[in-house]
Amino acid sequence: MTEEMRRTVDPAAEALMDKAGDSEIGTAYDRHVSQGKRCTFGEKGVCCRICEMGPCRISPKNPRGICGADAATVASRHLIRQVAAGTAAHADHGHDIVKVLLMTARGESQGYEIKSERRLHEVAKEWDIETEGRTKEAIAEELALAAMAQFNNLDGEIHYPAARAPEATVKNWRAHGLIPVGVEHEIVETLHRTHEGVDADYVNILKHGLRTSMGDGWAGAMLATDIGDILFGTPEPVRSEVNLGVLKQDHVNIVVHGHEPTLSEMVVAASRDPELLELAKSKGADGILVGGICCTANEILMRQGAPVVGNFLHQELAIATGAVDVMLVDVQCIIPAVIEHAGRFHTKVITTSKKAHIRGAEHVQFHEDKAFDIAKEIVRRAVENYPNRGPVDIPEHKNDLVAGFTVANTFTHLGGRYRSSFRPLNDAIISGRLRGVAAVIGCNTVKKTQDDSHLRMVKEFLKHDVLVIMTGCAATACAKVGLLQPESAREYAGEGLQEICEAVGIPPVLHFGSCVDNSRILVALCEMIKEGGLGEKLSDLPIAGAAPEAMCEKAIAIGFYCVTSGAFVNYAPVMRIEGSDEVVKFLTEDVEEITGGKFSFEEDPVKAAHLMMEHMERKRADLKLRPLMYDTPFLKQEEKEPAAPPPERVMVADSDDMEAFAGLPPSHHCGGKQP
Ligand code: MSK
Repeated sequence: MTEEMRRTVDPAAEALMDKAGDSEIGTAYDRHVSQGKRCTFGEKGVCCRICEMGPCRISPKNPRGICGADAATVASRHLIRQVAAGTAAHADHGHDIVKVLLMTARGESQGYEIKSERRLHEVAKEWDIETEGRTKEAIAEELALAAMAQFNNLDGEIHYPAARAPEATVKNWRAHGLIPVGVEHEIVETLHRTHEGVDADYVNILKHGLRTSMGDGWAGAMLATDIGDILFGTPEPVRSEVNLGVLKQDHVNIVVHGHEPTLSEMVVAASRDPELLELAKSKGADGILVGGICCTANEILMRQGAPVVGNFLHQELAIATGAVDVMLVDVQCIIPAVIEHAGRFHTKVITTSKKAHIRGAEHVQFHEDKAFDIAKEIVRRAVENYPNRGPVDIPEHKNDLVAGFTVANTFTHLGGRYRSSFRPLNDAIISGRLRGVAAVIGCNTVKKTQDDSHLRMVKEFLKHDVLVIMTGCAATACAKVGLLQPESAREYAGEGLQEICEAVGIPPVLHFGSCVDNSRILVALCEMIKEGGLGEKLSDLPIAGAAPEAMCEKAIAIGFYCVTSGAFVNYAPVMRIEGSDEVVKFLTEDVEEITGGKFSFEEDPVKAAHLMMEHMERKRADLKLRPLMYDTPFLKQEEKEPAAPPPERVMVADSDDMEAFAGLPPSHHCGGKQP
């Protein structure tokens, strides 16, 4: 980021940025500036920190580390360690939800129930679990035990790929050995392979990264979604509100932040407890509001219609309103800086997971067998803290949204009220009314103007008749400007997409949930193939994915499993791989031979959208689909010219090796072709 770069396009964030920045710790954007220019070796993925003889820095002048590892080996090893970390995060999340199902089935949890017996039966059938004449608890126990085994299987393959994906895709995965044995096994093997002196072949290393990531999308995340739906209810389209303006001056405000729905669901229930509402009244509050940040927000939005306070870069800003009585955190995406901001206001930060403590926070350890009692205790602390507020500064900005779309209900809408079928979606694509489908997902990052890339990319898709599916903080970004309302189709969508949206009353941008709910997108793609007319493999579909403001290792893992599943994925900012042309070429070209999918690393969101639409058009041509009903050419001639190179990178140290990098070409964009 340059000093001049705009930090956010969100007026609510803008309103609080200076106030939050006016602290010793500043905001994430301030700290990004004070970090200065990053080490080029680290940025390009060629600083090897794996053994104790190093660190080694690989450059054209010094092309081998002490052990002889070259740039491709170093960059690929570090990259798949990131894939493993991202996969571990989603897998651990999935594991914890499966554990709650098992405890609930055995009557050992508190406050939980099997809310969707229908979904339990559907999933149990897919696992060949007998449902006839059995109690829901017996079915749930058997399902939970089978699901639990996915994590530590040591032979065979994880269940969902063969159970859900098209046969031709499964055949290809098997031919290339890309289906994990078990989730944890592949993560362990990643750490082993990338240990000093083990795997040195970057192709073999990266293929293992593809395999490991499948344990995220097709196991950990997919189980988190399925079991979450069984326990907490399958989402249905729901209206709610989004942005910092949802906080209420006259209410106790509890902000839940992180990822797992297990505690936040209980907190929502506890906030409706008559005794606690009475206590809130006695403290002068009109009620208790539970709103979320990051994916915990998306979990309780999808199933409870709870308001969304913001996305990743809103966490410090929410505290700066002075209106947050408790920020309750579980795991993932919680920046430790929140505690410094909380110290300037009355906000209590409460950590709840043994895996995620923050020094200075209050810790209330979450236990599934006392979940409701713990949730009540946390709500009580928030209520007790309400009278301690100082001046409150809540921006007025908020917007309406519709969320709660799933594989089952979205295309019921497309098919008419009583028809659950992907036929209408496939027909819309086949007839040329829709160009294709884009999944736009992921985070915010201080390396980009908050929300800007999401909005520019999504608007470009809508204009060109591409239906957009979103999850995570990306969905929140678009919700903030009203793109998740059905009415937005009239303003932003091309004629074909508009016709679909108006006919069935859906927004042109469908909110599919949290980051683990990207698995819903995988299942939707399987259903499209099953419905017929769009090819045999997932890679035949005119679809593409993007993470335009990617920030964390989970985003890398998601990108990897989408590419393994046959998708074209634009990932920005570029991963730390540019120190190795071989690794870049593998991910942007060669991998397509293996999976049918590949990455591009275009930074400009509109150009990235064009690359994705070019991909959709290639797939449409391969499928011999009709020309688009409303021709909206998206690539102007001048856009085909190579982009101007970014300014030369500034080195952080006076080193010959680092200077050797200064002459290297800039970021690889546009399908890996070097400028
Ligand atoms: S919360 S992983 S910042 S999307 Fe899922 Fe948002 Fe990215 Fe965290």
